[in-house]
Amino acid sequence: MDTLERTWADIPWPRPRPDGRGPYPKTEIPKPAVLAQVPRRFCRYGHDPARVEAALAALSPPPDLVLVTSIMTYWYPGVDEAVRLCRRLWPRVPVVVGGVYATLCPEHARRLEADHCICGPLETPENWAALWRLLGASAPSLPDHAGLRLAHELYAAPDFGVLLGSRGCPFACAYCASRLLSPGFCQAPARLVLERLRSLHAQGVRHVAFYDDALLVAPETWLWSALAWCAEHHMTLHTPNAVHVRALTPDVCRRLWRGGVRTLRLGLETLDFNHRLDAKLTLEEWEQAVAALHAAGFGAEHVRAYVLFGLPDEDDDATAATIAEAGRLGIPVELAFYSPIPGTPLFARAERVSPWPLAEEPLTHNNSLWPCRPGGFSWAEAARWKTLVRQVQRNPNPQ
Ligand code: B12
Ligand code: SF4
Repeated sequence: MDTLERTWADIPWPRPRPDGRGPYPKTEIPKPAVLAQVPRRFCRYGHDPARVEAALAALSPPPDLVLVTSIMTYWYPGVDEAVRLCRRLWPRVPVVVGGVYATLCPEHARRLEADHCICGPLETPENWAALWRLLGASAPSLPDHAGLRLAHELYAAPDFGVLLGSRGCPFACAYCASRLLSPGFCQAPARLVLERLRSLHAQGVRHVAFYDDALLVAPETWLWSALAWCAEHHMTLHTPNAVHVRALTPDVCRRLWRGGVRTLRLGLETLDFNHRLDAKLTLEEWEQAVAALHAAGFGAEHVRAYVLFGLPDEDDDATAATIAEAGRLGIPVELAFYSPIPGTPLFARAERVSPWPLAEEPLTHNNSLWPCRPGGFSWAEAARWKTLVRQVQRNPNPQ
């Protein structure tokens, strides 16, 4: 998935957008049997496997240990394929699987051909020690704030950067895995974030995305310093992972705007306040936040509110009303299709309403199946909702 032409200079690759985002080349591959009836294509994203194999085979000397990461639970076939590939190339080298999927579906991940599956953050003392035992060595001490140092310097000339100034989230929404992945909320010191920003800037990076789950919680720790630095250095910032709407006071919105935030995603989820599955927003907080955003300079081209779609027991009228009401206030909506996540409070209900074997087969967590919506995904329904959302996007704030 490495987008950098410099690494794979001889391979044609779709041009990224000016802010560094995708697209990725994709190849249609046969659907796994469990998805045979789904009226959608199944694709592999990224390089051709033969090219990846050739690039890995050229590594000299071969690795002492292979660490395979994972992200979405329903992307595990890619992990499986990577593990098999490494096994084939280096039969005597231990292969370890970890990351989001391995942490959320450990029993399933242990059935892959990897030698070991390590759940949770790599930098816990137990995991760190376990990893070094595999090398027959004692673990060196971890650097401070190890889980908050993304090694972007390994890219020679990145088009964009990612920043993580915190792990975890103090909230506990029923549909979210944040607590399972990072129990507790911890933040980096401002010094570390500024160091990251300086080194990204020195690499020529001008677009940075935040991956924090709770970016606006305790912003005085590092975010204010980071935004002030970004304003001085003309950076453009993006929050693809939504921010907490209730934190958007006039002061916060002004700082975000001045700091260069130009893609702002809001965790709205629904405006049906009687049936929320979380306690992170009230109607008053929503209305105040919208006013503060507009006053600071944010327009419909910068802001979108994520609205959850496809939750168990969802009320379509409430979703349509949320889309319309957000539009009335000048905030376009993006539907966030629900992915059921094992271990979250909502998973048991998801299992009850879904026709899919959610507990046994992570492929069925795929949000594009609409696994908990009666009838599941259909192109006609998708078109209907897309039209509704587009109408509001094209014509926000009709009043
Ligand atoms: C960034 C992000 C995205 C980005 C993806 C960008 C990208 N290309 O990677 C965007 C915004 C596009 C995105 C979209 C979605 N996302 Co998302 N996303 C995340 C997020 C916030 C951060 C992931 C990350 O990179 N973290 C930083 C790295 C450093 O952490 P890490 O990978 O966990 O690594 C640590 C450990 O896992 C471990 N580790 C990792 N690898 C390895 C390997 C070994 C060997 C070892 C030992 C340890 C180890 O050590 C690391 C350091 O501590 C997570 C939430 C979270 N807090 O993790 C959700 C998360 C992964 N997303 C989730 C969801 C629900 C979605 C969406 C479905 C949302 C929606 N409804 O639309 C979409 C789906 C997109 C799709 N196409 O299918 C869920 C998972 C769903 C699932 N079934 O798996 C998560 C967990 C959110 C949540 N809190 O519930 N997402
Ligand atoms: S506020 Fe966001 S990150 Fe925190 S628990 Fe809720 S959905 Fe997850």
